[in-house]
Amino acid sequence: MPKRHLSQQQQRRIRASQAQSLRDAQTSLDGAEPGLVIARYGKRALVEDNDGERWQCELRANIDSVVAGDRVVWRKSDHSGVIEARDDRRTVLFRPDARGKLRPVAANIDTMIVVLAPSPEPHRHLIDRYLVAAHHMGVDVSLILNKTDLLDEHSDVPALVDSYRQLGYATTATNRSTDPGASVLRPLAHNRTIVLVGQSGVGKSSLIQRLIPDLAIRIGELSQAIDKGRHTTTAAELYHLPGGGRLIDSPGIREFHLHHLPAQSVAAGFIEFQSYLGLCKFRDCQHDKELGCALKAAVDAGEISSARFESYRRIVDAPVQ
Ligand SMILES: Nc1nc2c(ncn2[C@@H]2O[C@H](COP(=O)(O)OP(=O)(O)OP(=O)(O)O)[C@@H](O)[C@H]2O)c(=O)[nH]1
Ligand SMILES: [Mg+2]
Ligand SMILES: [Zn+2]
Repeated sequence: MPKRHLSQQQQRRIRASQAQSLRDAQTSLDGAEPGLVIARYGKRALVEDNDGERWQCELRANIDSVVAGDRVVWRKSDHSGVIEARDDRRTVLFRPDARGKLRPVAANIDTMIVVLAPSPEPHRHLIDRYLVAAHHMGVDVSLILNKTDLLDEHSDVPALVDSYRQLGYATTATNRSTDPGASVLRPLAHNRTIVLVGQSGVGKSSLIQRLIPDLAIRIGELSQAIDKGRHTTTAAELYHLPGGGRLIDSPGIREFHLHHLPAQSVAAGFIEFQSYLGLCKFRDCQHDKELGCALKAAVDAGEISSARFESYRRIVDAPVQ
């Protein structure tokens, strides 16, 4: 009989299934059980068990971090619980904290939705950063223009959204008066885990509230004086949709750097750049001052928008904090 060679993939699968059976055995033996992290608050996390019950849990010291969407193994102790281990993440969204240190925000995401609104005024560079991050994470991404009731005929926000539609991103528009149930979001959420991201005050929490009216989610009033929403959502939190699927609400931000990504990865996240990358005269072209840069030629020819190219430059030129 010919000797059977297992492919690397087969070997990996066998190892994974052995690890899983080991985990299952341990779980049934010593009372630890699987759980889903709903939210992380400081040193504690809210964990949902398989029956949908929620438990405040401490973290074992050896666990580096858990965030909304993480799968964990935990154990009950009196009225609370202890998280023993965290499963590997399929995907994870990172972003910098106030000191510029990268922190995970949400895990095991399938789709990122970038929410924007006429007010607070959208910033293209922030949208582009989210799109690059989604590309790098390997998750689907789409844009939702919320609060369309606030649009007037002079607004350039619809054109901004349309420019992303032309690049191939799925875009939709909604507001609470004409679409009170946020039905635009429903098909996107079908049996998937979605994270809502975007500036503070664009209405991420309100969108979730519209989808799940039974919940009481804290919604912030937009401060008229400074035109910047108050940071009402302070920690990412996971919500189950009645028809299946999960939504993770995330706190709004004003800045989002991508210092952890090399310039090539940033360029790859600008989807319309892809057909030009590799065509520059110099193989190590930085797409800056070099002669024969295919990207810059495409900008000059109007094939790539100069706003997007500037956005790219701004990301890769950003000083590291
Ligand atoms: N005019 C109008 N206002 C809306 C709409 N949806 C939400 N808002 C208002 O927008 C403000 C901000 O809403 P939030 O849902 O708290 O915004 P957020 O994106 O969750 O903000 P952070 O949690 O700070 O990131 C609130 O005052 C909402 O009432 C809408 O469709 N139209
Ligand atoms: Mg919020
Ligand atoms: Zn170049």
